Amino acid sequence: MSSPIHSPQGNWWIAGVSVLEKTWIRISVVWCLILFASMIVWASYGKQNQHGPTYRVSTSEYIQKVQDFKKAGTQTEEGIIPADEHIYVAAARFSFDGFPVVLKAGKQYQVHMSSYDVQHGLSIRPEHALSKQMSLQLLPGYEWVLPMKFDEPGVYHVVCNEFCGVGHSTMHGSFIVQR
Ligand SMILES: [Cu+2]
Repeated sequence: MSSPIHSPQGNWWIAGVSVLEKTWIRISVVWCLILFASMIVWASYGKQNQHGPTYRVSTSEYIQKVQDFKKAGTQTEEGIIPADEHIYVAAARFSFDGFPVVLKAGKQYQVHMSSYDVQHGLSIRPEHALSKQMSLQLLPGYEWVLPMKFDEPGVYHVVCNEFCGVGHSTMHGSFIVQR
């Protein structure tokens, strides 16, 4: 049986590039440069950048902080009502610690986050629009403090979006935001 693939004729590898192809190459190079420049502009002026301080912390220290947070807060059926504006949560294989947390809509909180073991994700998704998300990365050894304010009351689900092992898909937490 003969092959359906035929060798091209002549010296095709040194044939000139067509004008149309050259034009598209030029357009893509210019577009790449525009996008590259935009990254610098967005990093300096964009409001989407993650912010808030990060501190070095040992796992045992951070476990203690989350335990203290849980003890200081009020335990309700829905979750923990924090004693003050500081919230301590953590990810571990394969669950979140410190959740669910009951918050007041419109109030600013300082959310402390870390991981007890490996790199995890913390993706926050409102229940009425699960495809909308805010994705954060949690690293062991680092305590990241991010100011957060939930304007609308509702349930905000938290899932891990950094594959961390077999139980990854079972990791779940939630922010219960009330009026
Ligand atoms: Cu995970």
